Amino acid sequence: WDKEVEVSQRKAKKPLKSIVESSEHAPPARDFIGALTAAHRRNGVPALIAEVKKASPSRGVLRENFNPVEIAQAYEKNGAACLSILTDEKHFQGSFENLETVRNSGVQCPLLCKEFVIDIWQIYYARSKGADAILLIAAVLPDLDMKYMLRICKNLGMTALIEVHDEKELDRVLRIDGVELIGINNRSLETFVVDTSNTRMLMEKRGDIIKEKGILVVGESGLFTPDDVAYVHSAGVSAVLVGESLIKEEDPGRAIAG
Ligand code: IGP
Repeated sequence: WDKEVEVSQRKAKKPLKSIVESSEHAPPARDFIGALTAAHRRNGVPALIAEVKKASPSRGVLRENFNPVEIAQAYEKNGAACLSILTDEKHFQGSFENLETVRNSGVQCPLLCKEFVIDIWQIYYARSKGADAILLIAAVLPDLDMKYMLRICKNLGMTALIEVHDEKELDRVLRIDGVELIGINNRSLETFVVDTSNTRMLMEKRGDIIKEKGILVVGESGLFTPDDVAYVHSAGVSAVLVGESLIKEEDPGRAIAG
């Protein structure tokens, strides 16, 4: 418990115990899945998780005048059901500070912490900064870690968005008890190649089990046009995660309407 842990890439050292304690003092987590389900029902189109990200490893800097609070408020005003905030510094120029300032800015949408989680402290830290949900990537985490982290999320009242890219990862995740929300990433984290038919292909193969288990699916990455969204919707997703195509617009909020 008194092990010193590195807080993100910022080299600030804090004992795990104090991170856990601050997570316990955070206001309760908001209902991420509830917000997605309600928006999907209300609008008949996939609920939008709009992503606040400054840069990406495949595209470099996406937005020069990057103000996370302004962007988050514009997304919310224009109908995003939830927001995804990049906290990874190394590849996305994000920060936990961005997560915290958005949470304290009056934005009501549930927030997903977008971080490469490899250690449990990141989950507690995200909660302490106001995250309602966190990304767990199947390609990064062995099953045992995934199960353990899923339990920690539940105990904290948080939602875990479990990300898969291929059939093998999806099958692994479908064997884990308690999974409620799966993201199908259309982008390979290895090659960065994007193929929106990935969502359709995996839904065709495993849609039945997913439905039977009552799991909600998010179509992730490479969605640029209403046709792209309609395409993954017809594959059976209830929500979409969109970053680049919104963040690059001069007015990222109004881009939602288009
Ligand atoms: C958003 P896009 O192509 O709309 O910007 O994609 C989101 O899916 C993408 O940022 C993402 C991601 C991730 C980022 C999906 N999975 C894992 C970092 C880590």
